[in-house]
Amino acid sequence: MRPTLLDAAELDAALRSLPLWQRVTTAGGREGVRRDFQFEDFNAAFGFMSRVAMMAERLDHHPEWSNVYNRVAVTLSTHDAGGVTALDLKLAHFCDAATTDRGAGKS
Ligand code: H2B
Repeated sequence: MRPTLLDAAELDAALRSLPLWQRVTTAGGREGVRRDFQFEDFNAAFGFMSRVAMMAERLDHHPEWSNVYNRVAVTLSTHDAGGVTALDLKLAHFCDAATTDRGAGKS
């Protein structure tokens, strides 16, 4: 089932519970939400990415991200819908929770 795009008011309301995420335009020109994470070291960053990757597979919903040593930049956007949907918010909340296991994210 195709997820429904959030309108501007819905996205504003949703981002109140995701204060470290900001609206961005993706490389593909879609609206997305982004958070830059910083960890103690590469091991902590990669552990975070592993946890998020497993959830992304379960949801069949995948991040656009990059990693340099202890930093991970995560952008979430729903390709099929052309912008931000509830699936992106779900994965964003999971990302926030996934920082706390070990080597917690700082930014
Ligand atoms: N991830 C994201 N971020 N957006 C999508 O629209 C998307 C996805 N679609 N992962 C899924 C895979 C789709 O391509 C498959 C066929 O279900």
